[in-house]
Amino acid sequence: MSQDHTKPLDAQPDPGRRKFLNTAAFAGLAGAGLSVGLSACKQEQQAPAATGTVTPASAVQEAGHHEVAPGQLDDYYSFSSGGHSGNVRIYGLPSGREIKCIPVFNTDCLVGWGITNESKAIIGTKPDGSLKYQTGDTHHVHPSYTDGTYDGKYLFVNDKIHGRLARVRLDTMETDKITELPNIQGFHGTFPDKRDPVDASINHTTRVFCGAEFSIPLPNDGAGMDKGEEYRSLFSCVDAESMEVRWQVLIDGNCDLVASSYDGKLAATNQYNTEMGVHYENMMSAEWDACLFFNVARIEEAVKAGKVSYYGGSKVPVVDGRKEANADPKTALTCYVPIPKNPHGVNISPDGKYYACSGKLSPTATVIAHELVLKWFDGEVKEPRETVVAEPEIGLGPLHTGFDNKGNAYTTLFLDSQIVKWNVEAAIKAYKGDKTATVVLDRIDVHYQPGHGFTSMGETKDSDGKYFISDNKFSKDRFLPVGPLHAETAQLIDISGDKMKLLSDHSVLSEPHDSIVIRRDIIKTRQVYNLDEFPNAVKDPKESGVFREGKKVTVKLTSQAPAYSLREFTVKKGDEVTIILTNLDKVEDLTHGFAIPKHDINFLVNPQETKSVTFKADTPGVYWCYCTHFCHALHLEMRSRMIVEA
Ligand code: K7E
Ligand code: CUA
Ligand code: CA
Repeated sequence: MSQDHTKPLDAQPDPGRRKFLNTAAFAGLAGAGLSVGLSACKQEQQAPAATGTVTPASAVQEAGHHEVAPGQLDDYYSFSSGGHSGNVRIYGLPSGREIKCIPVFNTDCLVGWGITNESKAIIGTKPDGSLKYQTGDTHHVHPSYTDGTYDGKYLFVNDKIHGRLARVRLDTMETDKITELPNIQGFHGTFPDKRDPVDASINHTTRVFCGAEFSIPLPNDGAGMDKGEEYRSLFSCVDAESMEVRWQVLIDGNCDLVASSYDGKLAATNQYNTEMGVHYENMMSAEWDACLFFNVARIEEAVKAGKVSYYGGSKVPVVDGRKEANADPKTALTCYVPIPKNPHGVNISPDGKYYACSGKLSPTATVIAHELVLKWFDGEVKEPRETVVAEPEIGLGPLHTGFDNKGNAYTTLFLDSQIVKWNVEAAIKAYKGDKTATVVLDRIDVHYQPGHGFTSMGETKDSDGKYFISDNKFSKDRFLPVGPLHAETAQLIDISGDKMKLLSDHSVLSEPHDSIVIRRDIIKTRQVYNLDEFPNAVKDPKESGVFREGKKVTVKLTSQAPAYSLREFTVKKGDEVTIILTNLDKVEDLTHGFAIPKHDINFLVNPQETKSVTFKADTPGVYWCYCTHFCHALHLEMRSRMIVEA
């Protein structure tokens, strides 16, 4: 089918997007890879941005049915990673209203993240007190579990760039710990465990699994850089409470996404580069890659027994999970299940029975039975590939899979720009040869090129089959044009019926990867802090003042709308000044700010919260410190004068 690319798409008789993309995508796959398919897609979508809009019938059909009226609350929280923004966003669903942005690996002058001493200590500093890193790339957000469902305690999120795992407290929705993983690069997938593998009474998250995508020389100290075939990846386990790294596993190939089983026995990661290529054409050379399973109990026994190595000065014990060292299933720590062609994403079904691993460069999803992997470890299944119970053809560029509560799976098809709904049991029947089994039940176009997709409560045993979100990577023509950098689209799809229905387009800032959708009753937040939580709290305005120790000066003050406890304070040129500010207001939503002109200071104190900042006062003069956060009719008058004497 041909198209006139000089006309807006809605003027075309049939945009035929899917057909075109399929052809282009095949061409791309036959050639160098995804890039050809993608550039073709861009060409095809080149409607003049301001005038041309495509509104497929499916987009308007159900519009309005999901709206949340003024004064009404959403049914779900959606926590979404911010990609290379380094943050985590919170949306209400189904409205798609953005409610909060939680700074994690980024700096944020809205709240003072990366500016206050407390946040700097969490992010990590260099010996001179400046931040060790100012960048981050969050991909995967996963909350802690109790009894197979979310417990509302923590949210874990990765930083792909610098290999860090962060924890967000869900009561205050603020980052409280960050851990850097040793000897890895490209920390991509992460997933908390749901149960202890041995002690069944521990039915909540105590470990967080972390997959490293990029292989590197071990140790990465400048030696062996030309020996790409000897580069290796490590799979890491972090303690959910202490956030210390418990152990790591040396593996062949790479890690990509991560899943954990409901019984706590296995962790899984898909591998797209079993070739261990350092150039991308080599990463696509093999017909088979793998989904790698980790036997958590055996790994921890090996650690206890001291069968470990250490790399590059790290004190974290590393066990050997490479293929050759784990040939005997009865003692193996790892099991490599062959999966076609550069898979992306591994997701476990809410009943705990199956892992779905998407093909990416293969049009298939591979279904692996949890029970059969356990049997392989017991020596009862011969070949790892025998754990595969289905491999349906579902479409082009399958990436991530969400599940409903009726045994159906929903997979994002990046190249087809679709979500495909397929039935897991039917796929298993078809794999056994049943020609009457209907595997693919429905398809819906999304706009455009979905990455992650996920269902409401879909990564818990309480999956409710109500909504699917498609986080799309391209949004051309879906929103008002805003210059070269586009927002992304999160599309809300109703999956409660037989047919999927597109409900709405939500714009999301670049660039969400993964999100999770939590029922609102699970989340219990606090609106006011407790003064005692802060060891440096200024509990009474009478404690305010300027305290000098040589060149180091501490200024203690409090805020109560609309005034700070100090109208002015005096320091001297060359002083290292630490300001400690406690907000004594106890009322919900009564937050104050504190900014100091020319000193690069700006932060917030929430009700009953204490924060501190440290800076050099090196230029004599008067500096009006003022409240940045609208708090009172006299908010503008809420100021204090910093006098720096020569
Ligand atoms: Cu598919 Cu980082 Cu989860 Cu992005 S990854 S889409
Ligand atoms: Cu205090 Cu504005
Ligand atoms: Ca490969």
